[in-house]
Amino acid sequence: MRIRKRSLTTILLLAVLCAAVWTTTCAHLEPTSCGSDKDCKLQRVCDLGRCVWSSAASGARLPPTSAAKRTGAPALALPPTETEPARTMFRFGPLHRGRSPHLIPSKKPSIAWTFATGGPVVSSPALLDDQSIAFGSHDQHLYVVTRDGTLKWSHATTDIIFSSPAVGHDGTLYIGSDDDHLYAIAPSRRVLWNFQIGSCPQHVGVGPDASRCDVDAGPTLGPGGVIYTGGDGIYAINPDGTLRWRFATGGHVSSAPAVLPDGTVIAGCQDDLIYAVGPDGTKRWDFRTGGDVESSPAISEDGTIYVGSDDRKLYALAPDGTLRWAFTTGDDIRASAALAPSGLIAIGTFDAQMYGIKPDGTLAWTFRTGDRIVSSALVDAQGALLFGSEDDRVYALEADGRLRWSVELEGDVDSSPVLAADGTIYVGSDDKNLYALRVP
Ligand SMILES: [Ca+2]
Ligand SMILES: [Ca+2]
Ligand SMILES: [Ca+2]
Repeated sequence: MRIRKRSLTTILLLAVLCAAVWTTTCAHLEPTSCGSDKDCKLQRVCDLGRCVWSSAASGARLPPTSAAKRTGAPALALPPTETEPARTMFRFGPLHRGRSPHLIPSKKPSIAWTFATGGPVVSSPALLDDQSIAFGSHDQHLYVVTRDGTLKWSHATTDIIFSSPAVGHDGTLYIGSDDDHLYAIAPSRRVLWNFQIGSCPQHVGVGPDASRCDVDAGPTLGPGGVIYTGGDGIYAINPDGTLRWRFATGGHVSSAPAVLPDGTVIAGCQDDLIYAVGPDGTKRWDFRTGGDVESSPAISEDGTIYVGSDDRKLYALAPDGTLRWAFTTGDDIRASAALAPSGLIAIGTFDAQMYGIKPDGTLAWTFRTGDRIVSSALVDAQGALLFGSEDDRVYALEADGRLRWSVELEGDVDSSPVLAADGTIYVGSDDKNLYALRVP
């Protein structure tokens, strides 16, 4: 997913111009189409398929180190590298809509190649600027593989990886591990820092003491490049690897927090609660469900928060945390909802079905697979859906829920697939492989 190349001068000039007089001059510039925030330059966000300036985001406080670096710089000429949004992350943006600007192939793709690791690949891949693919494996490694399926480099952690890589504006890769650490790795492959989440007595292995501080959640990159993840609470970490704040919860936070343009964090927790935490790290509200919340929240254009729970329900909450509706499915929900531009909400559950749900909370359609669904669906530019199932298949559905095609792999597909600009699909499987699916 190559970011369109433009001259640095043009970007800087536009930034200065827009910051100074955008309300009068630049409001009509660049009606750039986008599928997620990472398609938009500078601090703009993707709203209804267009890159727009977010007043909240542009007012976001920069971390102390960034402020220090900028000492003496003209106030309006922020270096683009300090203000650009993240390039990619789990669900493709901090609002977690799961939208891709590309198109799922109309014809059934073939397996172009597989890259074998030493453990199941549950992590969802991240596409880098040079078209290489980053992902984690239960063999404890972060891998970066070329689009032809050859290894570029890998980095060893000391426990299994569920986390999906996030990529910052400067190319820094962030990934969590069950060794209770969040890692920041530069494109040069140098480890910039690692941050220990919590103070669990045992970092690696299984059991409550070893798993409470696992870094499985996201990470999610928010305004100002702040990194959000979970463990024994919700964590906000500055781009220099220092703690911004920690919010204590009553259980493990295993899914990626969603982050609003003003820095408000929405996260689910195994203490059955959905939390909203303000940019200062204090609680705004919580909402109690009837089970663990391991689904990652997704936030629509009107601010509705969609999140599933092990109580089998998909919840739609208003921005103030009040219930709009709850839709009951047949089993636990661990996947994150995909929010189509049409308003349709697509989410799979342990009852093996993908649900298409209307914004009013009524059912549009269901599609049955052969086993549990953990994978979160990607929704493409035309509303088609792409996801995996534990029946070992990757499915593509039309926007109305009819099957387009499916491809059989050799193990559960709990990883959430990603789609490159050329239509190649990358997804991991419990058979320990990363797959590239491409129409020949
Ligand atoms: Ca651990
Ligand atoms: Ca619980
Ligand atoms: Ca299976």
